[in-house]
Amino acid sequence: MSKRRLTQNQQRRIQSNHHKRISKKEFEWQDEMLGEIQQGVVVTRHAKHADVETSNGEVYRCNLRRTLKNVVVGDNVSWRLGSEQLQGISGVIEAVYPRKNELSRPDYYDGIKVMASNIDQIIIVSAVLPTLSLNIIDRYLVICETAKIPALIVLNKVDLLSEEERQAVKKQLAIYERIGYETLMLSADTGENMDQLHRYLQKGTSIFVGQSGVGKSSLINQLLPEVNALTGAVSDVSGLGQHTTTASRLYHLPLGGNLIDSPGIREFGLWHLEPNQITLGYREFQTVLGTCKFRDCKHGSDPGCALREAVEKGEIDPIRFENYHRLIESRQESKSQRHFRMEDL
Ligand SMILES: Nc1nc2c(ncn2[C@@H]2O[C@H](COP(=O)(O)OP(=O)(O)OP(=O)(O)O)[C@@H](O)[C@H]2O)c(=O)[nH]1
Ligand SMILES: [Mg+2]
Ligand SMILES: [Zn+2]
Repeated sequence: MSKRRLTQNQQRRIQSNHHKRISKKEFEWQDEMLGEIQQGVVVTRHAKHADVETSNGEVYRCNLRRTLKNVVVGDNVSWRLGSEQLQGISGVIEAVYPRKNELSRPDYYDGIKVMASNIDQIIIVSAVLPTLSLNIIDRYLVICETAKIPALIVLNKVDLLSEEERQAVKKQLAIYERIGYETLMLSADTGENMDQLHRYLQKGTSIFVGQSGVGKSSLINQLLPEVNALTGAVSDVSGLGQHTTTASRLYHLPLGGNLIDSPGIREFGLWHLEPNQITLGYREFQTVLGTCKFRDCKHGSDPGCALREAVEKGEIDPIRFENYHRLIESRQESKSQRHFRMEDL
């Protein structure tokens, strides 16, 4: 950073900003107080600010121009450095470059919330504690298929399993292997199979997603011990855990590749998707879809349903088929719940 000399005019403006700070909490950078446009990547998004990393690895906390609606981790941005740090803020983000893709989830009050952008791989982290939920894995897979981002399924905390239980979860993971997803059994505690995880991370940008308490940050700490990310015990009675990580954060891995840690989400809804998008989110359904007897087949008890026949023939896993119907139903429920909440406002 070049330490430019401030003109008297600039100094006066800074002074007046200092005063404004007392009366008005937010300050605006004056144009002449800002340096040239630079490129950067958002490595953390906070409520009002974002941390931007430059190509030489320096990180600056920035304000966002008011016109910028959403800026998320992974965004390529243009920004300007201020002539001095004010209230801990070093610069301002001027614009966000077009995104290659985005990972979104519905939000009760904001509609759709973008969580991260420019992702090459979504790593769905589940764990045997609280419980291994195939329903949640399926939800995330629908998101991956809809956003057309490759997925890797990992099961953490396998150190807690007996040999018998291991065989049982292997069978569950095999459901996904059969339809072309790769899976890994891991332990952030013992380091089991971490070398394999490393191999998946060396290229592009990956993101850990999954419920609170499954061990996303613990896996980050295994991969990058110097990071020392905050982790939290799964303590409350529901076994769901508190949200320990509060903001998504992008890390660089020593062998190449980036990895984003994200906060757990209590209920990852899918009501922002149309039912047919959910159907398409089940990749093994795709070869069969369109061969049902009726065009508007709901794939329930409809006569001549090709999906159901495929389940009966053992070509489609019954658990996936059941989860599919549960997803469609819960989507309807949360949609009506949402209308209720919106009217409540
Ligand atoms: N036995 C065992 N416990 C683990 C393992 N990985 C994580 N844990 C524990 O699980 C708890 C939750 O871990 P976190 O890493 O904070 O979970 P998280 O997914 O980052 O949670 P959020 O930040 O809330 O989304 C902690 O008490 C960890 O010590 C593991 O491989 N084995
Ligand atoms: Mg965490
Ligand atoms: Zn059908």
